[in-house]
Amino acid sequence: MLKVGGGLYSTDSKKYDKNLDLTQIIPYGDTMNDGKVQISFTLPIKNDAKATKVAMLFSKKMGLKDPSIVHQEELFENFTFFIIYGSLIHTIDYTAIKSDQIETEEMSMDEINDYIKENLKRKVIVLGATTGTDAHTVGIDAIMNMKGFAGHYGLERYEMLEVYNLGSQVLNEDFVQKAIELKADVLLVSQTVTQKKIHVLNLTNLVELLEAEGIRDDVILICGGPRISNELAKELGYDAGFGPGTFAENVASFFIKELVKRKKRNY
Ligand code: B12
Repeated sequence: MLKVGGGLYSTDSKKYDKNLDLTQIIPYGDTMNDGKVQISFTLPIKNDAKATKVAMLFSKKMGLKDPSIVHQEELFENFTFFIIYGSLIHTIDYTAIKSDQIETEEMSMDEINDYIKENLKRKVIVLGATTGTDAHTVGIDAIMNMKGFAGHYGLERYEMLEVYNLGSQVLNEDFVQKAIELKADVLLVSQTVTQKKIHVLNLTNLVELLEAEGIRDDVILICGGPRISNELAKELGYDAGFGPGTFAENVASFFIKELVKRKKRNY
């Protein structure tokens, strides 16, 4: 019997490791606990035997046991691309992990409208945009546009929401002024480009501007995008963050409950 990755290997298929230990989970390739992963990266060096050695060393440093280069190619002069298979040596205790996802009981569009009528008795004003230099509009449109996304209507369709979508490349300063002008209850910010942490800088700048105008606590501030997590959003001073696969009702369920909670606190 051989020990490969975190698991046991045998030529007799009945003897493959089938034990799942949630306190020590490890990636799955062909059999339980084999730890198999595929990684890819580019090195800014010439494509030769020395590059192969450097890639192998990096793989081992990253925690890959028995790395194997399955693809090595020159991308451009002095740039070499690698695809590597190997068995990860690290495990994670799944039972100790707490999800940072927003825990809100999800409601449908009709339930959200009824909840607002009953608890707030007025329309909720929602302002959204893709801010900074970011030109990606598909994400924010998926949440806000009337027709929505993948069969889920967007916020513009909700009877009890008054929705303003400013589009993309909106300066934080303009966004804040519009929020003041409209007396917005909820601000929705979309960020897609994350190169050089531009999203972190831009999202942080928005919080600073809201604080400088003295309206940070008057709004529910939410950001979203393919690489946004609730954890990151909270770290940056937002009330919540939503990632891939979000629908309008996920966001609306969160912000209406939060609005009602805050209204109660003010009495
Ligand atoms: C379409 C597209 C473009 C189009 C955008 C057109 C438009 N009107 O939006 C154009 C061609 C303009 C473009 C330009 C660029 N792009 Co582009 N683009 C894409 C592409 C192919 C799809 C993005 C998309 O529409 N996704 C679909 C939507 C529905 O998904 P989503 O955004 O994740 O949204 C969901 C959630 O994240 C969430 N959500 C999103 N926003 C919000 C907001 C809130 C408040 C909430 C609650 C939820 C939420 O809900 C949505 C629905 O579930 C991706 C690659 C890919 N396949 O993902 C690259 C990609 C995003 N682009 C990329 C890049 C680098 C660029 C450019 C910089 C390229 C260049 N060098 O010029 C420029 C940027 C220009 C700029 N100033 O921003 C990179 C980003 C890398 C990074 N991490 O920074 C990607 C990942 C491509 C890649 N693999 O390199 N791009």
